[in-house]
Amino acid sequence: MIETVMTTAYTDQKPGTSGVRKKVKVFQQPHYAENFIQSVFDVIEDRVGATLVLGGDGRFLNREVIDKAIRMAAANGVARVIVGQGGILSTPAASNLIRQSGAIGGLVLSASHNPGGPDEDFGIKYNVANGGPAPEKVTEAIYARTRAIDQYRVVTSGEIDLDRVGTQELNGMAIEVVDPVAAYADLMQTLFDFTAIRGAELTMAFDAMNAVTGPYAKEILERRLGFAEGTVRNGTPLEDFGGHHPDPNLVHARELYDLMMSNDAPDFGAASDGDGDRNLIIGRGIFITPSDSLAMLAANAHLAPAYADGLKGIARSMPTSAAADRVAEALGIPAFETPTGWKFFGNLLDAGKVTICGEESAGTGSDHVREKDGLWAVLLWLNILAATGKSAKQIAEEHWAQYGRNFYARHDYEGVDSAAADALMAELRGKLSDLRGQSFGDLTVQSADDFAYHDSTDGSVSSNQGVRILFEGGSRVVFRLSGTGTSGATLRVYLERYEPVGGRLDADTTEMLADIAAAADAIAGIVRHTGRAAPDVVT
Ligand code: VG1
Ligand code: CO
Repeated sequence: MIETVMTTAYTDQKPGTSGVRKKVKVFQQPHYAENFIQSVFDVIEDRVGATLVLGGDGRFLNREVIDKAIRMAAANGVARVIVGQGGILSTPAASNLIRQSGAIGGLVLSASHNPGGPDEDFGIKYNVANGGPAPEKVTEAIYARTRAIDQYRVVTSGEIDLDRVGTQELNGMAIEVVDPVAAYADLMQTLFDFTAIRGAELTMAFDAMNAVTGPYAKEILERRLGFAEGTVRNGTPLEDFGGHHPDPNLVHARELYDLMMSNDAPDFGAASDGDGDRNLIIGRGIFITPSDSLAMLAANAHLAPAYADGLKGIARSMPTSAAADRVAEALGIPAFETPTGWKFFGNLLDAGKVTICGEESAGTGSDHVREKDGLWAVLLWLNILAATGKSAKQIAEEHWAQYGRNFYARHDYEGVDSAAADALMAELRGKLSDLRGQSFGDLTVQSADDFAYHDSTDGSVSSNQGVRILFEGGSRVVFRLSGTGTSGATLRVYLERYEPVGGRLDADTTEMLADIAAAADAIAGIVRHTGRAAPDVVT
């Protein structure tokens, strides 16, 4: 039975960098999730008779909202939903299913690397038919709809068994409950040389952080690639991620880092985030920054079967270091610079202009799906290690010797008072035109602007995407506010210094960036505005 439920619009359902993310308590307000989901359906013009993919990272509220979304899909004329068993799908697996099934799109329930549980975070993101996050014009239409919505439709009768693989029916709509892992694992097997990886007999530690990649990593690494049982750590997805932040960085994946720096280190270490789209790469005795990882993967991708014919181009988000640009230049292929967030890569991938994309925030991926893909990056690294017989450390050091090194760090100031953060950014924007030629210590500003992106494929323009200050000699600092947080503001300060071939390539990162960090504070007044003497997280 289809019921029409009257509702009142919420004003705060604006999708951020990656969907709507809020505290669970916010999502538990009456009709909150339903309003957003109906708003999505209202902007999908061809939903009647269409296929929709549904899944999430398994965090608290996942099952409940999946059940609601299925009932609402049935009431809105959708012909078929494909849903991961138990409501589980990693973000890249959802992207893959959307593409393979010819779906009109999908709902991915996740707050990614944010913590989960009754007092933590939840999120909903809409992906379009290419498998990627909805572009800005679609998220703006959804947001406009959320502010006007006054009713939603839902099928209230009938049972849904999310745990039973196979097809069920609800009010005339087919519900296909699928193994969340199989299609994704098969896809990985078509991209990489599993025989070579298996034959290399490498050892590794993979930290799934009690999040969605556990079952994927066990199937792919331990079963299909023959890594020892126990290679996958924290491999059971938990609703609250065991109380941790499923954020694969040096703070939250500290145990893995310590292991990889110890005498007991296996050949290779990696971790993924809550929804499986991020990756952390740590070789024995060496942490590889995500920006460097992107560059090194691009430089060596031809060693994996899927990329044997070379890359069409490389795209990176603006705050990501320019290391990948140097690889593109050497390969004679184009390099693109986009705003933060995977949604900006979709058009370039669809147009066949790029093959590999990456972000400094531990996101790397290729044209095999339209999301960043944590396990994909791990497998490409493994394929490269197997094909070359080199260690990750060797790959990195040889890379720097050939291209020079972009020393890089991101400083996050979390939970800053929103007004103070806005004031900092406004003041900074206000003085951009005066900065050129000014000196801060030994650093002289060459140019300063607020990044605006002109999408060469559809002509759209995205403004105010972050303030970047370039110093003479190629060093840089970027300031922007996070669009994924759920309380207060997070100020991100991205520091980069290029050291050319023959320079101090093995120097300490903190030391190499000290001048730029000092200049960043002098320029933006970080301490003055935020009252913070030091960042909360350095990655
Ligand atoms: C952050 C990262 C960005 C990433 C986004 C979603 O956004 O900086 O690079 O695409 O998270 O990743 P922000 O606006 O907080 O800086 V995920 O793994 O959270 O879906
Ligand atoms: Co994520």
